[in-house]
Amino acid sequence: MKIKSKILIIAGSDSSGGAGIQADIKTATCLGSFAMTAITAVTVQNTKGVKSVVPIVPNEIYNQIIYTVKDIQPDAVKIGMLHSSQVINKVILSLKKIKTKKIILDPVMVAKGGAKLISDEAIKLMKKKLLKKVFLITPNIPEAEILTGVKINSKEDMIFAANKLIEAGAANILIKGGHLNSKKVHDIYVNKREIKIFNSKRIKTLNTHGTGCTLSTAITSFFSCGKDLKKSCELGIKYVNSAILTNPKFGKGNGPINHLNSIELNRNYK
Ligand code: PXL
Repeated sequence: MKIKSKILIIAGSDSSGGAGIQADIKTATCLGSFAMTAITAVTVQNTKGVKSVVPIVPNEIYNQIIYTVKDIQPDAVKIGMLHSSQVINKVILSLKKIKTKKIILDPVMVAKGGAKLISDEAIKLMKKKLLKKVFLITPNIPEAEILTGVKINSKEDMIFAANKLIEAGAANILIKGGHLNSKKVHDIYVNKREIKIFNSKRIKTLNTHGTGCTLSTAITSFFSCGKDLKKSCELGIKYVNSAILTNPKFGKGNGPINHLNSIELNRNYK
């Protein structure tokens, strides 16, 4: 396969390889995009939980972005874990040097095991400043609740919360429905003009570590290659569902998903 696009990923490292920047690089690569990175934090974790988080200093995050894009301009940007307001401010500053408006924010807040990955002050700043600067935001239900103050128990609540995010300045929102107590999973795409509900079969498994990171990067990759945003969301959801269905059952806790589900090894390498 030829490389179809270049993307920049601003996110944290997950030593277990299932989430964070490791999931992002695997996803981008398996979907045909060249991945560049700026690492925001280094986490020590396995499928049972997070042991520690070491933040990278904000200026070094800024430098990773600036020095990289000065040489190779990305076609799109995906933003994941941003743990402090200093980091958010530096990322906002660095976005000014990036020519594309295709910026996708996964508002990472807690890891699967419950470890908090962002400060309360940073959440406020994300809502006040960063939300307006990105093209799509992909919160799950707990994240949408924190960002809007809306308690979400239904599809209608999800749409109500999405509209609150539009009022706060967001352009496009994909609220992920995995946390809702429903038979099917409903992911809802909302902007000022339309509402689209993507329905998926709920897959019963504990092995969903990294689904949020993977989805936002899959969307970024499809979008960077020229698909429209709604189609990119549809294809991203499809990729994550296949990755969950074929998960490799690694680890003793919440295991990773199968990023390779889109790949056939060329027969030269068999
Ligand atoms: O899935 C959210 C997430 C994002 N970024 C990093 C993580 C996790 C969850 O574990 O470790 C670095």
